[in-house]
Amino acid sequence: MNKNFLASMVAITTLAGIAHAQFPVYNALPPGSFTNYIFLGTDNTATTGVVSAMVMDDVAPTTGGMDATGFSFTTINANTVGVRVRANFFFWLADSATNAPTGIPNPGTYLLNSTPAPTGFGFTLNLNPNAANVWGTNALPAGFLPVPAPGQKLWVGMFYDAVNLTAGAFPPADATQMDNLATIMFSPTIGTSTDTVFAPTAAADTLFGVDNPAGTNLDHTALLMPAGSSADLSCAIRVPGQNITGTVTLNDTVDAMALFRNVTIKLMQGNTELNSLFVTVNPNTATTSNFTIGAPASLTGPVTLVFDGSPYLKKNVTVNLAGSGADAGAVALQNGDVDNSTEVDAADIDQVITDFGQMWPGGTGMASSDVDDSGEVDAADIDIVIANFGAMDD
Ligand SMILES: [Ca+2]
Ligand SMILES: [Ca+2]
Ligand SMILES: [Ca+2]
Ligand SMILES: [Ca+2]
Repeated sequence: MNKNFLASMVAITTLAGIAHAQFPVYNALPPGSFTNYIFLGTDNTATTGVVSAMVMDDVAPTTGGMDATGFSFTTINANTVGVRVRANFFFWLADSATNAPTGIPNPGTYLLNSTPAPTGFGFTLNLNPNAANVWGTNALPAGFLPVPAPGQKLWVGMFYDAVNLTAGAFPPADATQMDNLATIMFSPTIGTSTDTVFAPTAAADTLFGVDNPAGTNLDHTALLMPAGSSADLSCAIRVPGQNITGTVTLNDTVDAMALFRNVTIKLMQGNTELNSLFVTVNPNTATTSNFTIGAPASLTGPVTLVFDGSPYLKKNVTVNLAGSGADAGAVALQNGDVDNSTEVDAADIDQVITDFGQMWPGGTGMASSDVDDSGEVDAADIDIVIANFGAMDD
């Protein structure tokens, strides 16, 4: 058997080292806390040594067609002692003839199962006792993990092993300790995954380069996860990025704002949301904020930035990307849509009248009735609605 995949191939750093120019096309990492995790369990049918079972998850990145440069994953060592293990990752295209119950094709073609020789990668790690960690690298070699073309899903397979490991900070995990290694389950915030994971029938150390592995789909219930959760392996995939910068200005808004105003910026390629950003414009600063939103460096041509907030109308700005970033310029948001209905109309005037005299912060009714954010709902707010009357969302 070819065991090249067991070599530790990639220098690994913690997440703090992630460079800004990396763009996530999939992110299912917990923001800090998490609830769900699964033990992979020692696979007694493995013949090469101490090897865990493999768990695979369906992963739909937001875009693709380029090599990944970054990958992150999680480990949990529930042992009371530190252990040394490899965390291994194999990848399959979701192109099996059989579908998961959620409709996603099961693991089919082993990714890179052609030329050059099939690959996967392993990270040799020293896991502290009773510790959960997020690990990541932004230095994947070219061709290691080609993200499939946009719309094509893949399956990410993870397992642990301690085959032929020499001791490092900790001794290699034995079979009993391997039973106490887990990984976090967390639903993606970028990209999507359905409520299923795939448990292959064969031992993980036999699946290297194997197409169409047999196995079983498990949903959150089968994994004993609470209602409302989804069976998703916590990991992230990043590609080289570029930045789109600009400024957003809140029209007809006073400089010394009584309340925070929030603007959401979405980066859209056609109907696909590639990234989003939440900009909070602070009171006592100004009505203009700088923004920087990332995009894949491979993305060229027109993309749309969609700005929205309340009581501002939605505005679309088209930016032409050439791979090295772009300046969206100054983006001004039109005021007056108090009820966020997509149009400045009579209902907005009615709302301001209803809330007339309210003082913010601390008022009652709709805070956006204080259209200019002066701290009081007054005649100036009605004037702004009238001045913008008839305007609509882009
Ligand atoms: Ca899933
Ligand atoms: Ca709005
Ligand atoms: Ca309205
Ligand atoms: Ca006002």
